[in-house]
Amino acid sequence: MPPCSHVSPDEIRAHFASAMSAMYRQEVPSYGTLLDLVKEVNQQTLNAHPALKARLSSDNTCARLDVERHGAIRLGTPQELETCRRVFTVMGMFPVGYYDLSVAGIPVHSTAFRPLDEVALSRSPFRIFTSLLRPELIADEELRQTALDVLQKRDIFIPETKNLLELHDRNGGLTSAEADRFVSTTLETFRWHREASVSANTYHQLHAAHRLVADIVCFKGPHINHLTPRTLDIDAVQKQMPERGMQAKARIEGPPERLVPLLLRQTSFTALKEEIIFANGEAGTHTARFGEIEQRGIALTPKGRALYDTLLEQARQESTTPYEQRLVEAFRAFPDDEQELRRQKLAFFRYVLTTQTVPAGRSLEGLIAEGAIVAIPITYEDFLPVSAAGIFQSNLGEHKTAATMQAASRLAFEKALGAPVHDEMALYEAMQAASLEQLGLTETELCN
Ligand code: OOG
Ligand code: NI
Repeated sequence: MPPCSHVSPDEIRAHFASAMSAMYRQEVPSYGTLLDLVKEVNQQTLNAHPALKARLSSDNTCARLDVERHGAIRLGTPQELETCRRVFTVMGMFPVGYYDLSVAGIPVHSTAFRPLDEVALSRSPFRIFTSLLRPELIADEELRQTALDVLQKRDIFIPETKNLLELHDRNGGLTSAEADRFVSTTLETFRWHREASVSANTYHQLHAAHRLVADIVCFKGPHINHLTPRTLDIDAVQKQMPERGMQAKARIEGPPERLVPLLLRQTSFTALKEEIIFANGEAGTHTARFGEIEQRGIALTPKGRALYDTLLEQARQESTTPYEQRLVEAFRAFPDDEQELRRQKLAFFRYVLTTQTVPAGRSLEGLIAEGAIVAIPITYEDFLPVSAAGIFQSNLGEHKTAATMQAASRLAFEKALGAPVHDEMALYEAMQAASLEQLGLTETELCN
């Protein structure tokens, strides 16, 4: 079959993301309300800030905002993770980063499947944060075995998805009709099912081990547990949520509000208490699915990330000053000016020529000072789940489990995945370097 009859992975991903969003909107009505609110706030923010609007239009961010989402799923076995990797490959999503959530007392480790390059990200910026259960962190041996037995019996993909996957791998792509079937059959894997696959008794035991263990083990498949739109002003959305009947967490996680937004800020709310039916016929409820919003900022270099981690840790130290204030105070040590972030190599930038040709004989700094080249912040495309979860746990003062859990094994995760995860820092570094290369400049010409 000639490859030209194949649909591009970007197109399949865009189609899947929109189908997923439609499904979640139906399953979780407050998600729809949230989308409407985020859209309004984004529009207001752009109208109020013409310079921001001009910049976001120039790099295609405006166009991608309306459809930009990330979702999250939790898987039970290495086989499920491996098949998910193959499924997401069809959609042009690849594992980026390794996150050890056990340090926050959560018995999983994770990666984020996402498009890798700027072109693909601008076509469809869809990501799925994907976690894998670490059964060895279920302390009770008998319960651990029960969990493994239950998981061993399920198959989260319907046969047609697996057939299409084989076909894809054999032919190197999918035709339009095959891609349509692939999207609709794959969607089934992430649908919510109210029938639990275990008895009420087993559910409660697993829930007592950790509520995420129950969520992962007790159902037919890895239901999508949230789908998050991206806002340009998370403080404004947070403020308006109660008026629309959504009660967000009191605190926005991540860095404080800044002139130059850093990394990622997020806030969430419990969306649903869902009615379920246990395998023994008993009725019950399950709370797993939630609503979340995020605001994305600039990607930090390893040096910038180290400073970020230090300041966040500083802010977390208990004191009589309220947390928000401690956070703002700690982050005074982080430059809040694009030029300064760039000069100190704390963040990544894309270099764009504003003239026809690069004027000869000038340094990069000279060209920037003249306005011949502009440095545009590279957006952080990844996650900060550990710091979010960490704050959550310490707030509640619950679980001393973090210290007792053994360190996660990245190698074991990659073995289960069947591939290494991409290094997110290397991806940002490559984006920055490619933009310089296009101008005939090299990284060494960046200021020191
Ligand atoms: C992990 C969620 C991680 C985020 O935005 O940091 C995530 C989970 O609850 O499954 O989505
Ligand atoms: Ni999330």
